[in-house]
Amino acid sequence: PSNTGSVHQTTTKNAGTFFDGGMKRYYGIGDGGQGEGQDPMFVVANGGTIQNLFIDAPAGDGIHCEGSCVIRNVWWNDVGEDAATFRSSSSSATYLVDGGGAKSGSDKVFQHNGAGTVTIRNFQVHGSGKLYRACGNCSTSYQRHVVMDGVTARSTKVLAGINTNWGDTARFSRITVYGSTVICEKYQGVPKGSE
Ligand code: DGU
Ligand code: CA
Ligand code: CA
Ligand code: CA
Repeated sequence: PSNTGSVHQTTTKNAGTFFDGGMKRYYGIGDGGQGEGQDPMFVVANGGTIQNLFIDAPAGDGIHCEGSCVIRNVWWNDVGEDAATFRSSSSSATYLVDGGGAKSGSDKVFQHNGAGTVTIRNFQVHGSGKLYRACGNCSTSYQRHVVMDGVTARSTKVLAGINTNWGDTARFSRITVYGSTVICEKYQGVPKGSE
């Protein structure tokens, strides 16, 4: 899809519980690199939805979901430090990424630092490192789950990285990969401060 205009956004936008981007292209936070601690482009509240937009470079730390959320029809043209971070402390949190796609995530696309289940459905990823990573060194060693359904990957190294010692799980259906993509990489998580 193509955008309907550009928004140069230099401070984090509070998307609250509903934000529709009108298929505009938003960019302007951070330096486009892999430095940790950049500001997010958007913060979505618990129970919130963000939909219908493009995110372009520099894209900072992408979208933060503070709790359960829906990210629908969002297209990252050039992922920043990562594309979105899922941050709830509730084990019943659900985060849904439905439609859309991500390009050029030199490292990670979706970063799961909180608890709960991330579902990535009907999504495309191109030229990226990992589509999903359950945090391997966050100070709270939550159990994290990911469900991928209807994902197409091109030139992408790994779909999911999970920490089997913390009981993480990953489920896959309707997956198409072009190139040598590893479907699931299993790690041992080590909480920060205990390495
Ligand atoms: O050093 O703790 O990369 O949220 C690594 C960090 C890391 C997180 C993650 C993120 O796991 O900062 O972007
Ligand atoms: Ca990171
Ligand atoms: Ca990040
Ligand atoms: Ca990164």
